[in-house]
Amino acid sequence: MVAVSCPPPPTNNNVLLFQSCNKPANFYEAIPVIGLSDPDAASLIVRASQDFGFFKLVNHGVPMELITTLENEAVKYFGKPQSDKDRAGPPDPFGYGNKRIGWNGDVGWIEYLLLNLNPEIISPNTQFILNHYPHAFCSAVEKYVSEMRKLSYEVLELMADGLGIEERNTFSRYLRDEKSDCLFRLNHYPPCSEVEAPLGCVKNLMGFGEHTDPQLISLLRSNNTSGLQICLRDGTWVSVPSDNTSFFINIGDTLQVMTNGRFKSVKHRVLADTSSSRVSMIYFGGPPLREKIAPLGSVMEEEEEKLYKEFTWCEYKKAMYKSRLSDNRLAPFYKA
Ligand code: GA4
Repeated sequence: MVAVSCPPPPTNNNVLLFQSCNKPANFYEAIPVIGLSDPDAASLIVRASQDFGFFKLVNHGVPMELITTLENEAVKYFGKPQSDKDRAGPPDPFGYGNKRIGWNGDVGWIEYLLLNLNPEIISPNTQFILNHYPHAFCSAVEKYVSEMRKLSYEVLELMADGLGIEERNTFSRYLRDEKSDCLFRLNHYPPCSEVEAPLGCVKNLMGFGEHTDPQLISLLRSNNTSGLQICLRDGTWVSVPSDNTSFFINIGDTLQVMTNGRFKSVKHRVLADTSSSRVSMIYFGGPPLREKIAPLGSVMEEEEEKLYKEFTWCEYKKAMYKSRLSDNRLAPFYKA
């Protein structure tokens, strides 16, 4: 297992109020595990997206070598001196970030690199990274992202099949669009054992607070350090056993709207580990900025009422950057 030993440098803990959670949850063994070429993959994916908004994808066909190359590059990057890393920050909202998440006061025991993949958006920090970071790093990101794009199309097309929709590209077309608003995130959660306890609490320090992902889907891969938790439909938080050979798929808010609430956008969070560092990489698949988002007729039954108002992804993003991590970002878009 690859581990990064150096935690981010101390910052002013008086300013950063860290969250912690009271009770560590047990590992949950009932997370749906689906093979991409299983004969019943389409219906299993639909079932998991309805019941959990989350599942583990195995036999995905992404070469392990490509994944570990990127993980090694990420580990090298996060091990650099702080002043080097800071050159790609603070987030614009892309680039290097340390402890601060978003712009509205959320913090976590995390450092990260967020990269913009949307050709319509200009991010000076992303440009800086692509122009100045080692070729090995940029090429590893590029190859990995290209695999993630393909994988996201396959998963979204299986979803359409499983829902019995004739047009297989009903969902994937949003990501296949050259102006799709996708992004890529590398996270490093340093071990928190030696942290001088903020608020007197080291245990269960929050790495990334609870939230749902705004996009259609997110494809997450992490090293073998646990920490990810999901919220079940009954409100219980459970820990996801780590598996560095698989992908975890999250349903995002946009797919919840498009399926008129059939698919659930899963609430999740990450707790920092006391002894080992967690490195994760997440591809977020979002629609083009001008795309209208609304429940899709092809997914709904006859006479079914739409639960959400129509909005553009751009409008949603504007509202999202004004929100706190744990806010219910879909609330303003429910139909009265
Ligand atoms: C959550 C999912 C993705 O990590 C992310 C996050 C984004 C950020 O880190 O800039 C946000 C968060 C995420 C939703 C609400 C806003 C924006 C931090 C935050 C408080 C990159 C995304 O797309 O939305």
